[in-house]
Amino acid sequence: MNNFPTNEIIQENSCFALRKFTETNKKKSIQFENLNGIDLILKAMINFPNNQQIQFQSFSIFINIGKEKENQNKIKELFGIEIIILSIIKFENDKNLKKQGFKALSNLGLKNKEIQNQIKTKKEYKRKIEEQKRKLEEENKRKLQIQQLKEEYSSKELKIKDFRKIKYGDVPKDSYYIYFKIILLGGNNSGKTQIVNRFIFNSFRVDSAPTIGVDYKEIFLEVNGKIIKLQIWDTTGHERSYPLLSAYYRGADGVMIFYVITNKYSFVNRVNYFIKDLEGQSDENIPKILIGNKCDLEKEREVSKEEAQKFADKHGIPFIETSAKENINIDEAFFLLIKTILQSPNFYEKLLNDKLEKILFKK
Ligand SMILES: Nc1nc2c(ncn2[C@@H]2O[C@H](COP(=O)(O)OP(=O)(O)O)[C@@H](O)[C@H]2O)c(=O)[nH]1
Ligand SMILES: [Mg+2]
Repeated sequence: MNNFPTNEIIQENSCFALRKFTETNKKKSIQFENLNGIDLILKAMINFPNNQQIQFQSFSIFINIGKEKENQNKIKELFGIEIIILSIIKFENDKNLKKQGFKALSNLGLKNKEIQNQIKTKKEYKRKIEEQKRKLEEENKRKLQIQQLKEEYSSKELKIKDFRKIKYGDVPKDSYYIYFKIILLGGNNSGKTQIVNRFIFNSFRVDSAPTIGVDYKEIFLEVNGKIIKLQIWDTTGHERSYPLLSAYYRGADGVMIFYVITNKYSFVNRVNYFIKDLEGQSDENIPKILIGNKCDLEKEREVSKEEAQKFADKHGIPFIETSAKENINIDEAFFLLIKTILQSPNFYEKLLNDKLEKILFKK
């Protein structure tokens, strides 16, 4: 035992033998002390904290040798008290061991109340450590889940040909899908409603009625073999309603900001307003794209492509020109937004955080 063998059985038997040895008489207990026994017992306890037998035998030894003042101090010095307390906590349900432990501690000069207090403090500390460990594990697990979702949804390079519209009835039964809440913002008459019409129904109206409040439409898409549901919130362009729109930003996964290429005001004034409003109203950076609509009206153009591109680059927003009338870049615009959402760092966190149950559901 002097070289401290790492064999558990040997330790167990040695502790048993030492216990018998110290039990027989006081003189032997002093001899034992001369063999540097206290140190070895503590080592055995530390090295085999899960061995109930070793702990038990060691307590008994401490009861026997702890009667000497000198030994008491030595055991205390070598952290014996702490080890005994930890062991009592570990084998809480073993009444006999607990009794032995208390007795050993009382031989070391501790009062019952003191022992109980120490047990309480240690338990609290242990609970806190375990709580921290659990939190860390949970966080790591979540990080891994986010990473997996990210890989699942954005690993493959997205191509427009992998993107198709599907009818509600064609969504396979029992399939899981995620939804994207997207908001269309922009000045009056910028063509938001007609873009949605073109995208979903492939139709276009010259006499489009102004949207009152907010229109809601939804469509299922297949992107990279995965089904997603686009929830499209088409807002009114009336300026006096703008302050109400921010209520729709909450929980939005993506935003399309519109202007008309033939209307400088819609670009300079309206686009800026919405970008600022989005920044001011929501703490997270909602993925957004800039859309210059009515690109069929080239002759009346007031906003050049270069100017808009420069502005978009400055704000780090993807940009595309469209025509709802001539069906130019309509699918591409929605595809661009989806791509932007799938590449945004916060999206996957959001998937897990606040919407997991809402978004991954069975039809
Ligand atoms: N020339 C042209 N007109 C468009 C286009 N998109 C929409 N419009 C017209 O612009 C007007 C306003 O369209 P609407 O979709 O109601 O705009 P909203 O107020 O932004 O929803 C309507 O008369 C549409 O027919 C387009 O791409 N080209
Ligand atoms: Mg409208």
